[in-house]
Amino acid sequence: MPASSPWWLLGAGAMGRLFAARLSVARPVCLIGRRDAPNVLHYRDPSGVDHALDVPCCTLTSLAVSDPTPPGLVVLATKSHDTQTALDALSAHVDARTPLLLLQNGFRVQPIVTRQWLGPVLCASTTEGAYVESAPDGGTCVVHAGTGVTWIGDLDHAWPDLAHGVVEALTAAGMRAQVDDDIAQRLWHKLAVNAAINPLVARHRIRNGQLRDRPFRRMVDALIDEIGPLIEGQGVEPPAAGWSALIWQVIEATADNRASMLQDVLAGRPTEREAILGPLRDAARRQQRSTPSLDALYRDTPS
Ligand code: KPL
Repeated sequence: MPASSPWWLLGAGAMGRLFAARLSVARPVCLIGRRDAPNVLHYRDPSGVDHALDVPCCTLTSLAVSDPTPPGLVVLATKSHDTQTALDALSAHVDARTPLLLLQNGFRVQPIVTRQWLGPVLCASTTEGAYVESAPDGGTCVVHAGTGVTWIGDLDHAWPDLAHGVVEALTAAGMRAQVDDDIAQRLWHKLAVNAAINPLVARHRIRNGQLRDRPFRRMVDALIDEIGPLIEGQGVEPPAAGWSALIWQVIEATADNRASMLQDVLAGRPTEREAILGPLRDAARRQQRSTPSLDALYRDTPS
């Protein structure tokens, strides 16, 4: 993958800005949002140092005018529920064979976009942690709260060289990245974690670690008892240590976090309820399983 071709980051939320900030040290990038912004991206690195990075920040329309160079890759960093709209808008501006990298949570848009897009579609699952904070000058800053790993692969196992190229590019930008030959399994495991944590903490407005306390601990365990068999019923291998160990270990490791869905609720934004709980509800219907805890969770989760 030539280092000179620009990558577009479509979606200027925390993940889009984080990837733009990191990648900008190694290659040309453009951060594409809903409105034009000054070409400076404020980034706080994991050691707390602030950087003002020279990154073009524009809209799809203004980019077409200011820089018609076709992108080598488009990273779709929108929330899951905004992805289709973003993709429709993108189609009007790029060749339909342009490679895409999907950063969305859940397992809703990945199979749909893979079927729909003519070019290669890679999926990512990341444990990088970031959030956007207001800056004293009235602007905003993306805070790289915790470094993690980004796994990359495609659902059809059709683009291994491209996946390796993207991993190399992320590594050159100082990010930890690996190719995953079974990205679907990785996404389902992450979905299990998000389904057991995010809706509960969003509804009760608590940090992840508070799930260890009563009465939440029991609720998490009841959800795990339903989620694990449902995902295995989709032909997905369970985690080596089991579902419960995986989920409780993430709760421990992220005890101080305000999960992304809680941040959405607090900011009055739509949540990723459909992306995270939708695939589990579909699986329950297909497998004709009764899932009372998941059903109640879905009803109680803000959309
Ligand atoms: O991925 C997360 C999220 O907030 O969406 C977890 C793992 C729950 C960490 O907060």
